Amino acid sequence: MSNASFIVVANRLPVDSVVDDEGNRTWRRSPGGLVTALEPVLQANQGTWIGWAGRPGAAPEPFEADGIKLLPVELSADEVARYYEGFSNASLWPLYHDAVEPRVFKRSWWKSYHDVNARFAEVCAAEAAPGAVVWIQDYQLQLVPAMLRERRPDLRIGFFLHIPFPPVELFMQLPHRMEILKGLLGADLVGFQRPLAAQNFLALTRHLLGYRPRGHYVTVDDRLVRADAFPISIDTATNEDVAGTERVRQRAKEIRTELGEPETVILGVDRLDYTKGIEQRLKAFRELLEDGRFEVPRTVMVQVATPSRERVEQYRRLRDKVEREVGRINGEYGQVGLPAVHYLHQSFDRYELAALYQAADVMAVTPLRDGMNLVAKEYVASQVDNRGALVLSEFAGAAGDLRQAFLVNPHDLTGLKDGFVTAANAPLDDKMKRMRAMRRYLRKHDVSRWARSFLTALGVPERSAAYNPGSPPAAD
Ligand code: GDG
Repeated sequence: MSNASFIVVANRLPVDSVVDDEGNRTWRRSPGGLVTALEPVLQANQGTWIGWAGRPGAAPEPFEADGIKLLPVELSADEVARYYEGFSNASLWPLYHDAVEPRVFKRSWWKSYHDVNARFAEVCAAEAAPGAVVWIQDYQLQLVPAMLRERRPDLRIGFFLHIPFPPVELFMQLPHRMEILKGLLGADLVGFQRPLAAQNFLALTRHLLGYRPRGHYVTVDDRLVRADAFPISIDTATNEDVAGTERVRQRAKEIRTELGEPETVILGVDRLDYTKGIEQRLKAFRELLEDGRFEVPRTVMVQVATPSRERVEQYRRLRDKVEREVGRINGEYGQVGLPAVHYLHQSFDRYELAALYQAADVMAVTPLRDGMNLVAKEYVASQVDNRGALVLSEFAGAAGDLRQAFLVNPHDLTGLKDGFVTAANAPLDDKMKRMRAMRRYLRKHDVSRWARSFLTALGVPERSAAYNPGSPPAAD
């Protein structure tokens, strides 16, 4: 048995495999708030991160990166197709996002999901020191809490769901719903992005299992399980620092020049995912051009659509639909050298992303459903001169935190169009007031605070080494 007293279990390790100039395979840390927030806790506790290394086939040997042990779990090509692309991303993902796209169920996918979850639990059980704290992440691993408790009842187990948790009627459609619910109840603490998701979960324990939840707690075999909301956030200080660099400011100016010095730049940045409302946003923009309320080249749109889940059928179809719509808008409203929509199916480094955020007058975050949406928070943190306007869907978890945004219902096209026009035409002092308030909020409620509050609720004592020493708790 190893002596890891703090373990993170996630579908993916926080690294990508890259080939260097000499043809050697090495690891590059993948950026992200989660690893930034958890790194100090992992480092202070001889922590281990367990996850898939991103390539099918035999798992690489465990290795260390920045003082953290990374423990790869093997997935075969077949498991990637069934556990990951199948059950996780074609069954659970659409169902948990209000079935905005039809979900697909296949029995062979479930078996693979079950087997892979058992493997993660097995690897974790062998790695954890007696009484260790284990934090399991997200919808791909919902069976792990119970599987781990069965093997190691001495552990403190937390689970956090990054995506929405559906209402009872929707969850009930899920084959193996009982196993999934019982899987989650293996944790001591089940965390969600929003209070409503925690309520959905507790209501489900009553509906499916006849339990009697009280407040945030439900008793399972003489054990108390707590379900509560822990809205995730970003590394605000780093986002602000990057946005404040001369390099980013310069690049933001260049981008506006390259776009033809428009009066208004509307920006969207999303993984190319049907939950993000990209189609609705494009349609609203097209109609605004049609109505003459927006005009090219005074107003242009930039849409970054990061490639995502390209082997899953629904994602391929979405790409076709989005690209057809972009083509249609540019065909009708573009001019030579001046497209109406600048569409980028690519990923960018954090500096280019920050420059795009800074170059945008209006940020369009219009998901039909989203657990949180970190893009909205990153945009706010990047507005170092407080001048931008955030148009934000009420159906993003972030709407509960960024209350001064221009809130819209993306299912209501008329309302969405009005939201864009209002944000684009808002007086500068109104925009600045809103932006200042949101930036203040994010400085206090950053991702370290999120990790701290979850771990405190899990019973990790605030003054112990297992506590994030990275930044002092913000005063309320
Ligand atoms: C899930 C939940 C929840 C995007 N393009 C580029 C790039 N990104 C980065 C963004 C942001 C992240 O990816 C996307 O995070 P979101 O929160 O917006 O969305 P999901 O990927 O769906 O995440 C979501 C989240 O988990 C955390 O709990 O908020 O609701 O669905 O950080 O910046 N980063 C770079 N280049 C890109 O081109 N560097």
